[in-house]
Amino acid sequence: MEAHDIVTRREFLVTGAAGAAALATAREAAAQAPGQRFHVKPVPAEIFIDHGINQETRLETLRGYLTPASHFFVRSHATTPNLDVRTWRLRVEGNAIERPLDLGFDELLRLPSRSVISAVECAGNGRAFFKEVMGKTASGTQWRYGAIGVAEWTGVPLGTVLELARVRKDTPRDILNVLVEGLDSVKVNRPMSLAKAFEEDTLLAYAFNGEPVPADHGFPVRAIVPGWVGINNIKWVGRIEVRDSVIDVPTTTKTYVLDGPDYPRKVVLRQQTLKSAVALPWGATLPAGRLRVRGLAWSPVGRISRVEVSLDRGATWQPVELREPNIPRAWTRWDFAWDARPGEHAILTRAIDDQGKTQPAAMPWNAQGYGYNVPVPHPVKVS
Ligand SMILES: Nc1nc2c(c(=O)[nH]1)N[C@H]1C(S)=C(S)[C@@H](COP(=O)(O)O)O[C@H]1N2
Ligand SMILES: [Mo]
Repeated sequence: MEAHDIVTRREFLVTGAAGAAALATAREAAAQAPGQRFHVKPVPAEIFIDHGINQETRLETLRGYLTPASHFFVRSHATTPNLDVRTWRLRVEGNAIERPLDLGFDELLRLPSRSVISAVECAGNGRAFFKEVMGKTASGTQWRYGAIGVAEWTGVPLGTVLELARVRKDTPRDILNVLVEGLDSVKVNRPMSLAKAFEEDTLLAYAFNGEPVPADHGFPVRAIVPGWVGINNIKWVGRIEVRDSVIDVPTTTKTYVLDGPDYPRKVVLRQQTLKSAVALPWGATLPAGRLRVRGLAWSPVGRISRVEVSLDRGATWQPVELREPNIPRAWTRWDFAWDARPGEHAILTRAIDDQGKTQPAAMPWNAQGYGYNVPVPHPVKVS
């Protein structure tokens, strides 16, 4: 698809008179349905577990490798804003910038583009297991493992925009000094390092699976920061600030930090953790007999090299079959044959990535429930 088509199609859908009327109608309909008042897209209960403004994907409803917009989890701090590509601007500024920029959408589209298949995953994905498995509740949305989606993102590498804006040569590369800010009412923002900003797969994305980025997922432009916590993937981007020093904001000083009795000092989150999940409802009921159990595994750094399953609460582990594609920092589908006997079962899985990392047997609790990745006993009833 040509970038030009994206703009015209989106203008027709969102900013054309007919489109605006249709959207208003959709918003009214959504306002009447409980749990849907924050979003533009429908969030039906067959596809999403309702956490109000946050919507968790039922992983068992996914079919292909990429997550379609209709199934992509939503994590928003405020209602989806109604933005228009004709008035959208991107400012790039800060004391480490030699040439501040103020770009329009067309100017962004004219820059060289790149497509990346990557997961976006909430830092709190798996938070419910602190309570359900570890027995210690952590605060925040009680996701199991459905706060993740994988899409093909197309856009301009963030580094290309920063080169245009000329980042001063002596700017530190490993501190959190590149702030990306959203145009939602609460202006959600979070910094990354200059090194991460200049990675070739770090994007300012204007397309999602070959279509304009859906309104709820950051239209017209969102950041894609593969491997880092979901919060760095800022939606509805409007401003970027680069400084010669750390940029402290609430999303690095208060939230998105590991804290609690096991953390004498707060640890500011950057990278996600390695995980695997069974693509069945939590507490699924299945018929006895030979079944194929499907699931997913994902790593923030590489490909998945192995996934193992245990049906005896972790005493023994067997490898499962991995399916292509197996893309680094996206995910891998896996499955195994199971001769299911009547009774209550627990399916545990653990992933190993190409860096040799594996899911830990235990981990410390943190108050805000980030990064849970100890193998969970997925309950299944066979009758
Ligand atoms: N502007 C803005 N960007 C944001 C957020 C937000 O609330 N506002 N939420 C963040 C969080 S916490 C996550 S996990 C991801 C969720 O992206 P999604 O809703 O497209 O799945 O977006 C991130 N980017
Ligand atoms: Mo998140």
